[in-house]
Amino acid sequence: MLTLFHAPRSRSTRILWLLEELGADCAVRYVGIRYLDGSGTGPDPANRHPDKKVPALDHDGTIVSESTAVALYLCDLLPAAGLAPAVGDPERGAYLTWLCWADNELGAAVMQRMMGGGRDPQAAASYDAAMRRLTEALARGPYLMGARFTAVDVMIAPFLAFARPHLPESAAIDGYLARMAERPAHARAQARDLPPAQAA
Ligand SMILES: N[C@@H](CCC(=O)N[C@@H](CS)C(=O)NCC(=O)O)C(=O)O
Repeated sequence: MLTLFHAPRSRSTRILWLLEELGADCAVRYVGIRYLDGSGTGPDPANRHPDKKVPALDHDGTIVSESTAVALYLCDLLPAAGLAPAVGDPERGAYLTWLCWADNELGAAVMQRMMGGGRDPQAAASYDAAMRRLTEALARGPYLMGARFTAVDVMIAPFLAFARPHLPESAAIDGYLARMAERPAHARAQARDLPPAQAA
């Protein structure tokens, strides 16, 4: 049995979307967390994440935390959905690279800029490098790995949407985000991204 420990409007929202794309049968356990703006309640004793953060996945008692690990785990568990090149597929290396790049490079560089670190030359170089990689990939498109929609899109598009005001003007980024938001699984995940009392 799969259970996702989830809080709305957080890093685990992209895991909700991933579950929908995978067609996974997964219970969602809503837990309280303390948000960066000071709202919310946490730590929640019901949360099985070792640091009481989200996301955390419970698979028959095995706990997986860290968003990238959760995404890898789910895609490998449910390969029929085709969201991940398998081990041995020539695209597997690029897939792993993109997944790790998402938070380690893109997320770090953009968050540093959002927090006002843009004047530091090293931070500016990291931001420029991340934007270059992103725009080159989107110029090939339609997905970050080219013709194939993968978990990479699920992990990166929501961050781009969140950070959009801090990214360059770009019809390619806007078009990409619009295409991602049109996916039926994305809409289903948005509808689930509410505390149960507010869900329809
Ligand atoms: N590196 C972790 C970060 C998880 C994380 O910081 N999640 C936030 C929500 S976006 C959280 O649970 N914050 C609550 C807290 O820090 O107590 C991941 O990517 O899964």
